[in-house]
Amino acid sequence: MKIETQTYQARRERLMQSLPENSVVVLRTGELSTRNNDCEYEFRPHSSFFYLTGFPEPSAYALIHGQGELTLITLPKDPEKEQWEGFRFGTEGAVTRFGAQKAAVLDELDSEAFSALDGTTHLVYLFNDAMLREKVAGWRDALAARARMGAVAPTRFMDLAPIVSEMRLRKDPEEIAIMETAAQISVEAHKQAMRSVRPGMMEYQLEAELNYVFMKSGARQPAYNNIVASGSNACVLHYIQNNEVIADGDLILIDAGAELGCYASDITRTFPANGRFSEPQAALYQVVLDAYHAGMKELTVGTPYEACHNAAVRTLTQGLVTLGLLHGDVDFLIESKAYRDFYMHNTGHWLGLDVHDCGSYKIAGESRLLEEGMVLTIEPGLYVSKDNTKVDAKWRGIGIRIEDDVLIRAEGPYVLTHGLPKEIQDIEAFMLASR
Ligand SMILES: [Mn+2]
Repeated sequence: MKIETQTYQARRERLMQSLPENSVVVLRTGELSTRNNDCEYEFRPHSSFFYLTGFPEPSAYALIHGQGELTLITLPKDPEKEQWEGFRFGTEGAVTRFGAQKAAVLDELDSEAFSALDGTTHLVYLFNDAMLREKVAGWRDALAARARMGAVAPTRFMDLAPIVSEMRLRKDPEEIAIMETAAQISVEAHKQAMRSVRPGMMEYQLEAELNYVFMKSGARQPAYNNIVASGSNACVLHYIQNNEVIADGDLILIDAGAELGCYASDITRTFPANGRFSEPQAALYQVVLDAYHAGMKELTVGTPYEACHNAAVRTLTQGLVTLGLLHGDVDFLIESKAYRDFYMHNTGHWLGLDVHDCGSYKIAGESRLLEEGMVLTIEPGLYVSKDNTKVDAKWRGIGIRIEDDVLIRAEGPYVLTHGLPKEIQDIEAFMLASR
């Protein structure tokens, strides 16, 4: 499953059509980064660079100009380096395999940039990339200094982020197919974790089951650091230490998703270590589940993005009042944000090449309307701090989140992460069957 070269070309053409006349886009993918002496982290391309080129190697630059022509700047072929570090496509591969109209090696970056930018009006790049900002400013200054030799420097800098974000926000069929495969790999990984959990295991031993299924299924790595949080660790929203013993009677919250072809999936499930929810665990879990269903109803074309969150917050707050964790009028508790002691995050985010994918959530101050082809997560939760003495002791230290990945379609929301138990009786039956 692979995105075709023509698709990348079509994206570059669409990008140039949406920019002013006489623009050049400059992108870079980033460098290998050191973990410790002589050891590097595995390279992962920059998402927008990858979206527009499909080129996987580090240290590369892209110049996009004209109607979408690509000049790809790559590391050179180097038999000695490749002996140690592995294959490089080089300039020939950049043209034949990635559809670049032109390719050059990294040493030629400045001269390629000068010739692309000379006479260009708009220089378009990602403003949040400090290194690129320095580079493009240097190129502009160098061109301006050559004015008497006839060079014409760009006069406008333009941020690429909002433009490429809008493109990436609406997924094409090839992207959706990859994302559903990534989602289904993650479903299998979560099922494997539910099957294999036993009290007494270390959290990271359960994490090993996730990574095993990811890799065995063709996803080389997770889309983000796996969260395997037992007991009150689940109340730490981005708990990645995963180094404590799973106790009998704990709930376990796993937030983990495979990355496939650079596309993320993102699933959270919360289940009992011993296979049976306690009464307070089940009561709180049901509130989160009700919030999930209430939010899901709002994931339709033309509905404001924030409607899902608002529906989830209302259901959660109502549930907290019913169970006696909050007291008072539901409207007031929502307005005064009293629910935030138990629910301090949003009910989702865009999903794509980045797990927290790009794309604005508001347009001119108003929550944007959902459109076909958008992919987002829905992830209500409740977290009762173990130190919260304002609630009955039986609730303390319980953390719950339920998260799925959803494609917005005209005929209604489509759950890409379908097939993973989330109703209480379904989880208990699934876990019992594996014991
Ligand atoms: Mn998420």
